[in-house]
Amino acid sequence: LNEGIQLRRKETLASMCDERARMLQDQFNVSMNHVHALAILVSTFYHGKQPPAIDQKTFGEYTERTSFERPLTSGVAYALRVRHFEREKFEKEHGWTIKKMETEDQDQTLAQDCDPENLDPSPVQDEYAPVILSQETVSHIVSIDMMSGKEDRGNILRARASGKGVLTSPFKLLKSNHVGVVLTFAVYNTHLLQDATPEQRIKATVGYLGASYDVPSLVEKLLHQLASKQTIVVNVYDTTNISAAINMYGPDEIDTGLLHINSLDFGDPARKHEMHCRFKQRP
Ligand code: WA2
Repeated sequence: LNEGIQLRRKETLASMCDERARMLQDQFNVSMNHVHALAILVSTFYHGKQPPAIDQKTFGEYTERTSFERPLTSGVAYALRVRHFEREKFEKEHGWTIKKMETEDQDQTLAQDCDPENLDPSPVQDEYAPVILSQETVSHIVSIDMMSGKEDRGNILRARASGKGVLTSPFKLLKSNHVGVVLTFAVYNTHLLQDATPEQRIKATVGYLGASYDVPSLVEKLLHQLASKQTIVVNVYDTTNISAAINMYGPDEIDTGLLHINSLDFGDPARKHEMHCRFKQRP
């Protein structure tokens, strides 16, 4: 192959990949900012008023009507921090018990169907994070203790100690056949200074605002808007553990020669992501 043509091909692949990586990263960043703003909304209207000035009906309507502000997310929800000594009072007030998250390796043939009504009560813990407010699209997580899921728990602990938005590794979301990630912001009961210590932050934590990202279907929707699917193959990886990258989007990679890699910044410095692009066909 002519050297000039080969160079052109390489540049074409690079510019297509750059554009897609930038779009994905920008949309992720936009939705992250809106999830952050929702955490402040809950802080103001749920914790800032006695009694709370926001209930499920209002939260459900507001989050549904503003979902266009959070591209790539499949839903948002708010989990309240409940200590064990408050559990009984909390459950009585809400009229339901705090449920344990059913994990993948549990027997699905029991046909629990993820209906919270059929889930087991959470076993005794120091504290819980039951979901009390949700966008209609994720109403199946209401009453589930988010600290009883490994990935969600990790996010909660990291979010509240840091005051930053944090992301999970990719995992199979509840009631979804796809791998996704969860973004979490802690909600505090006081205005903390920028330089507040992790201990001060943990102490001031009252709840957790989270969003789930159904990566395969939402990235598909995003890339579909660009007419190029015949030309290039796109993969998105979590490369936090470089020796065990996790495929979040796209088919198993086939070596068709040229490969272009863009790093993606999803706003959590503890997680690394990459986009890989290849031409579908060899020249
Ligand atoms: N949201 C939706 N589907 C899920 C999920 C989740 N977490 N975890 C597993 N499947 C309320 O960080 C607090 C949302 C967790 C927030």
